[in-house]
Amino acid sequence: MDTSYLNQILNRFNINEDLIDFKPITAGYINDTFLVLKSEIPVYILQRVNHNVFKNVSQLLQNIDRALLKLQASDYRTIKLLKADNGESYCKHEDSYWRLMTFINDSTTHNTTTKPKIAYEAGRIIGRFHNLLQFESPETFVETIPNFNNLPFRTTEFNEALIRTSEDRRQIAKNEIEFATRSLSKFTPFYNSGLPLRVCHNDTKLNNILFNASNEAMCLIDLDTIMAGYFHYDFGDAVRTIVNTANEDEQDLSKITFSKPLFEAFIEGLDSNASFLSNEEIKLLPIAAALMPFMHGLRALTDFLNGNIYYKVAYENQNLDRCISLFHFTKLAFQNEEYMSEFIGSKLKKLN
Ligand code: GN1
Ligand code: MG
Repeated sequence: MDTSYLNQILNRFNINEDLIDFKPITAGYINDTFLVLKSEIPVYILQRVNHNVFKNVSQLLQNIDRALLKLQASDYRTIKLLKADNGESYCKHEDSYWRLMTFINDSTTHNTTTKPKIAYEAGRIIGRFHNLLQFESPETFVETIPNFNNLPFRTTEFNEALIRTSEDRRQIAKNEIEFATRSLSKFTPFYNSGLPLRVCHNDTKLNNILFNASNEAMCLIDLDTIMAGYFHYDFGDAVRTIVNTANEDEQDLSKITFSKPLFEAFIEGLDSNASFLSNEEIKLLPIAAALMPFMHGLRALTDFLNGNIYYKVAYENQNLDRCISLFHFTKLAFQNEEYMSEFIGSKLKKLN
């Protein structure tokens, strides 16, 4: 996409300015994102929403607009979506859907961290997000991707991919297929425990949190998957990307860690805003720290078996590398289950 094409999109949002430059942000696996710069200063974030993944962009933006109305507080920075020439928070241009957000000055994201302060802040802001949305009815939010974080559904997809895939791919991924198959039953009690549905972000990896220059968390970004879910999904996604100091596709498994100082800081931050959680929810947090890396690993494995049709991949085996890495962290989370229970129990348990 060249500059003149991207400028046409900006025109749809009533922005006709000179000296605009675009810088692609390539970290995402789904949407196409560009930083819009004016005289080298970032002013907007322009995104093409992946319409194959998010089938109903209009409803998706309605979810976001709705959540943003509640995500307003002195300690929570609200993202602003600009209106397009159709009066909506997005526009359709040719076959694509686009949206534009204001860039928050001096904001930054972290793919990984070694700083307890960042882990604490991530816990605090995720708690605040839930706290602000706790009285919204989850069923009034549209499911932007049906069964997105639903392990039984992801298992069915995996089993179908296993049947359809080539013998080659099945061989290459032999160990991961075996680990997936034998681990699935460990999550059955979680899905049988009747947890309450909440309005969740559903993709709370660390780099979906905006920080300021003093390492304070400002808000969550990438709101496409705001919809019903269990708090555990947001908890587990944060743990897998904060407590592990390596990237999620790290190939050197010795670099994948379960850092107790980072875990503890994260829980302490969460504790500052966790009064909405019930004791039943608190009890099941440790298993969620294994569930989320496992489910992401399974989704990556499924996509590898399907020939990389869902995630954008930078090289042929990237989905398999992500799966190996995510399953490795899953094992570390299982090993630390008892430790997590004890620490969480000592911090988050309610008196009632
Ligand atoms: C995808 O594109 P990105 O990075 O925002 C995925 C998330 C995963 C993430 C990384 C809609 O998000 O669930 O956490 O990759 N989003 C979707 O594994 O599938
Ligand atoms: Mg996303």
